[in-house]
Amino acid sequence: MKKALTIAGFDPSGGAGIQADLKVFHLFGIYGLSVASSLTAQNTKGVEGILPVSREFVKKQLDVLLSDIIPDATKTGMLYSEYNIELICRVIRKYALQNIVVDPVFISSSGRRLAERGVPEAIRKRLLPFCAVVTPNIYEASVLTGIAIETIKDMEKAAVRLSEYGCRNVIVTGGHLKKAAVDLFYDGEFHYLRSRKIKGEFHGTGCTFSSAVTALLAGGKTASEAAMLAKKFMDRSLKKTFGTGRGMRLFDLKYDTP
Ligand code: PXL
Repeated sequence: MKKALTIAGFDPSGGAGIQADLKVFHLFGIYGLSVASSLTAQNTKGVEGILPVSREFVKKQLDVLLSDIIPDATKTGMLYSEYNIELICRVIRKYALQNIVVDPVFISSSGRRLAERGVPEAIRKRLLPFCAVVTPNIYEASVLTGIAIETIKDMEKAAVRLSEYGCRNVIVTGGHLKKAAVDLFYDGEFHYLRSRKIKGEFHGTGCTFSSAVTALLAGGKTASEAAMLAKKFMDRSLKKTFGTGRGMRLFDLKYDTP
């Protein structure tokens, strides 16, 4: 059984964070492991509270888990603090973790801060050199690189900059672009993954996409195969959503996956 670990925030609504990641891992036939960096109080309308897990206890969760089980791939989501980033870098070295996927999380779709101020710089300087794939949306790519992104050319510039920070494979997701929803995969060359833009507000899109990439890497796919298959999975998922709360729509994740 292949295993994937997510280090992320706890989302009671089940659409983002640890909950989303575990569901996607399961769907792809991967055994899910999880370490909580923070708890959130949220629903489909937004995040109303954050309780960071103490640094000692994040460390304890990681050490206890990893001294027993080594995942085939690891995803980071909402890490919240610079301290957690330093800790995770130490842990990656100590346990020789492979297939690190970094989903840089700074704010929620409802606009709430999900990270301390120094987190983007710490991700850029410390974590990206360890990562196999980074999966920012255009806003996150812009925060990490300082490049304003409105067009596909801007995405290309940001992707090159992100790879210069040390991450071998970059996927800038383009769901927030004005026209078509083009994702850009960069591994030294540009690959464009296009689809029709689907209207609406969805909770957990970024988490769902990057956990699919992580599951696919854990299952032995290459980064470029994972990027393509995860994009297909998202296109199907975006056509299968439901509204239940008063806010964003949720994914009805139950298909055959590749
Ligand atoms: O999609 C960003 C995100 C990640 N992780 C957690 C979240 C959110 C957005 O709300 O709550 C825990």
